[in-house]
Amino acid sequence: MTRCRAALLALLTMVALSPAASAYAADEGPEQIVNGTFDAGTAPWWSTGNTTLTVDAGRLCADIPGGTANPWDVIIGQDDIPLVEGETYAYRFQASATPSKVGKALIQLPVDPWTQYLSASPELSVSGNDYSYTFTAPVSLPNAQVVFQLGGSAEPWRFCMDDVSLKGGAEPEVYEPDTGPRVRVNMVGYLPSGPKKATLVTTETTALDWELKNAGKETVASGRTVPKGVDASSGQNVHVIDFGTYAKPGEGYTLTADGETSRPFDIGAGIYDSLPTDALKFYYTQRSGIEILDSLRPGYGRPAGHAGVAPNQGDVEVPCQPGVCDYTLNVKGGWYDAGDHGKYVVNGGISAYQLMAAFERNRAAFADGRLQIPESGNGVPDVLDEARWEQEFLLSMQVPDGKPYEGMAHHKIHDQNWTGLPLLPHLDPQKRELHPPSTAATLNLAATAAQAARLFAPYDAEFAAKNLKAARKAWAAAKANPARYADPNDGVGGGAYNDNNVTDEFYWAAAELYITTGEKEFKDFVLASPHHTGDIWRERGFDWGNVAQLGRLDLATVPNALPGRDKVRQSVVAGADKYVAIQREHPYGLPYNPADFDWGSNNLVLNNLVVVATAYDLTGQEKYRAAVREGMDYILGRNALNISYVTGYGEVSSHNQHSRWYAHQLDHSLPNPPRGSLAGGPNSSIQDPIAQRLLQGCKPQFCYVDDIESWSTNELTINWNSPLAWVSAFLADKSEPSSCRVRYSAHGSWPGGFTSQVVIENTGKDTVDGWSLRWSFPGAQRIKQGWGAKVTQSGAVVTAKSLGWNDRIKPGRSVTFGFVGTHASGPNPAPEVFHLNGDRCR
Ligand code: 9MR
Repeated sequence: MTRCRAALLALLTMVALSPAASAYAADEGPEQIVNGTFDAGTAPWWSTGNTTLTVDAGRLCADIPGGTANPWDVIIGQDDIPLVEGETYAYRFQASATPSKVGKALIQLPVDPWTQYLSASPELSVSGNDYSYTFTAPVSLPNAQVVFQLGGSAEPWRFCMDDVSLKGGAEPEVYEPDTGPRVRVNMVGYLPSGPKKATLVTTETTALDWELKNAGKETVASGRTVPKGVDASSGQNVHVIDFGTYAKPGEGYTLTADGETSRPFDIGAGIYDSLPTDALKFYYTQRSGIEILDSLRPGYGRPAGHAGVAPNQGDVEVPCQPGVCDYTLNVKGGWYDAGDHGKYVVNGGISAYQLMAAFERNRAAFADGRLQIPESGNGVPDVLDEARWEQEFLLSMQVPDGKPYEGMAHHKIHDQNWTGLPLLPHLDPQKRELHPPSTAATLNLAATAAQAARLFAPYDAEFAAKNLKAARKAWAAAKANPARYADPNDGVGGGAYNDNNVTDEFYWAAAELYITTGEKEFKDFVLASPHHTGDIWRERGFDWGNVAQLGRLDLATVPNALPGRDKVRQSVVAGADKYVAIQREHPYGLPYNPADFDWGSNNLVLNNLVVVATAYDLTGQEKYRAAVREGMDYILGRNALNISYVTGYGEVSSHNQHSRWYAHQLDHSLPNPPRGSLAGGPNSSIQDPIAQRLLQGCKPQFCYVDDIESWSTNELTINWNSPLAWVSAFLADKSEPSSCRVRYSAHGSWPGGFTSQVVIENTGKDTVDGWSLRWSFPGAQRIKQGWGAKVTQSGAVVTAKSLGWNDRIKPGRSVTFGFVGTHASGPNPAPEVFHLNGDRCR
C-alpha cells in the first residue's frame, strides 16, 4: 500500500513549521531498517572483515580491533535503505562501548563520494545510551547506507547496539507475487500411469466442477473438486482435483475450475527423460579449478576459477586461518558449493554421496557420454567422473601425515571475506584459507571415500584403493578426535556449516565402511549405534547435518551381510509410510509439512522422496512410487506460488537463483543458471535483506522470491541438485515390476575367484521367449566365463542372454546358468536386484 500522498504533504507542511513536529511526523512513518532489533540474527547487517558480528543477549555486538587509523577502517552497516527526497526521518538506536568511545553514525550514499545525509558523533558509554536524530533527505535513492564507523582507536574495544530504527519516508511497497491462474498443476506434466492431482485456490467451500481439456480445447474428462479447507502451509483455502483416471498421452492439456484455467502441461511417459541429465550437468559449471568449455556448455564457458592464477589467491597453495596450521595444501578442484566460491567438506560429502548413490541404485541408467563433460568417452560413466571431481577435492582436504590432527579433514576452504555479486570465480581476489579440521568433515571423507572405493573398483583399482586407504585413515582420526566441531561463528567469507552432533556422521561412515569392507569393527559400530534403530525419519528431511539416513538407506539397499538387515529394510519402509501419511493430508501433495519451512526446503522435500522411492525399490508397492510422482508435482508447479523451482522446466520457473556467476539479473552479459538448477525454495526464516523486505509475515510456501539477492530462499547448491538428480532418475526409470524370481547362489570361492549359479523362475502367466538378465556387482567382481548363457560385463553391470536353445521359460518353470568370476579383496555378497528384459524381478 502506498501512503496517501495528500496526508504526506500535510505532514511535510507541519515539518516545515515546527522542528518538534518534525520528529513526531517522521516517527509516525514506516520503518526502513530491517532487523534493527536483532531478533533474526545479524543479517542483513554487515561489517568490514576485521570484526565479526554476533548477537549477545539480544543485541548486536562486535569486538573492534585496535591499531586502526581512520573511523572508516572498521564499519558496521546496512545497505539498500530507500530515501525519498524532502521526507523527514527519525533515526534512533541504543548503543554502548567498553571502554567508552566516540563513534560515528552516518546515513550516506553507498558509493564515492559517500555523501552524508546524516552525520552524528555519539559519545558511547559502558552503560549504554539511547540516541535519536532527525534529518530531511535531500535526494531520493533506493540504496542509501546506514553505517557505524568505529575505527581509529589504538586499543581494542567492544561495541554493542540494539533497537536501530529509521522511521519516515515512503511506505515500503507491499510485495504481491504473481501467482498466475488459481489452478495449480505440475507444469511439466504427469506420467500416464501415475497419479494426477492439481490444487485449486478459491474462496468457495463446497465442491466445484472441473474440466480437463486437450490442446484442441476439447473437454476430455471432468469431475468435482474436493474442498480441503485452509491449508496452513499457504494460508489459502484450497480444493484438490484428481484426474488420475485420464491417461492419454498428449501435450498442452489444461485444467479449468472456478472460472480459472491452469497453465498447460503434458501427459507422457517421457516427461522426466531429460531431467536427470540436466540436474547432473549442473555440476560441470559448478566446477572449480578447470576451464569450463563453451563447446560443452554453450553460454557458460569461463576461465578456470581458483587455479593459482591472479587475481585469484587460491587454491593451489592454501594456508590455514592464522594459528590453525603451519602448512599449505593444494586443494584445487572440486565444486563451488553454491552461489559463493566456498568449498565445504560436509556439503561436498553429501552431494558426492548422492550422485554416487543415484548411480549405485541403477547403474545401467548412467552411461558414459551422457553429461557432455571433458571426461565423456573415457569408458567411465559420466556421473562417476563428475563425482570424482569432488571426491579428489575431498581427499585433498585431509590433514597430511606428521601434522597435528593427521588424517582428519579440514572443514572448509573459502574467501577471507564475503564478496559481492556478480563475481566470476577466476576474478575473485580474496585470500583463501583452510579452516580447522572437524570431526564432521573427517567422517564425510571417510563415508564418501569408502563408497567411492567400491564404486570405482571396476574402473580404476588404484583410485579405489587410494579412497579406501583415506577412508580408513579418516575413520581412525575421527575416532581419535570425536568431538572437534566447526565453530558456529566462523561464518565470514563462507558458511559456517556447524554441527554439534556428529554421532550420525559416525554411523554413516561406519555403514559405508562396513558395506565396502565387510569388516567386524564397522559392523559392530553400526549395530551399536543409536542411529541404527532409532526413528531417524525426521519430518524435516535429511540434509548435510543429518546423515544417519544415508547409512540406513545404503545398508538397506546395497548388498551386505549385516545381521538383522530385514529390520533395516523395514525401518526405511516405516520412514516412507510417515512421509506418505503427511503427503496424503496435504492439499498440495507435499510430503513435508512443518509449521515453518527450513532453509533449502525443496531439497528436504526431495530427500523425503528419496526415502519413499527407496521403499518402492524395497517392496515394489505401487503406493510408494505414486507418492514420489505426486511429490515431484509440488517442485514443478503444484504449489502456492505456481512456480516450477527447476530452471527451464515448466512455463514459469525459477531463473534468478543467487549466484556470483549465473548473475544475469545483475549483469545481462552473464547467463541465468543452467537448465535443471533447483532453487532452495521457501524458507520461513527469511534471513536475507530482500526477503526480509518483501516477505515479512509470510506463510511458509510464500517465503520465497526469485531474486538473485535472496540467498536464504533462492540459492542453488550442489547438495540440492543432488536429490533432484536422484529423484528424477527414479522418475525416469521406466522399469516395471516383472513376474520373475531370481536365485543367485555362490557355489564356491577361492582366493581371488568364485563360481555362481543363477536360476530364473517365470512366476507370471506368459511364456518368456528370449531373455536377457541384468544385475550389477557390488564391487570389483568380474565374469571370467559363463555357461548356459552369454554373459557379458560393462563396468559392474552384467548381462546374461539366453542362447536360443534355452530362450523359452514357460510359466512356473525356470532356467539355470552360471559363471566363474574373479573378485578382489573384500566381501562378495550376492546381487539383489535383477532385471529381466528390462523389468525388475519381484
Ligand atoms: O544450506 C545451508 C543451511 O542448511 C544453513 O542453515 C545455512 C546457514 O548456515 O547455510 C546454508 O548453506 C549455505 C552455506 O552456508 C554457504 N554456501 C551456500 C549455502 C546455501 O545457501
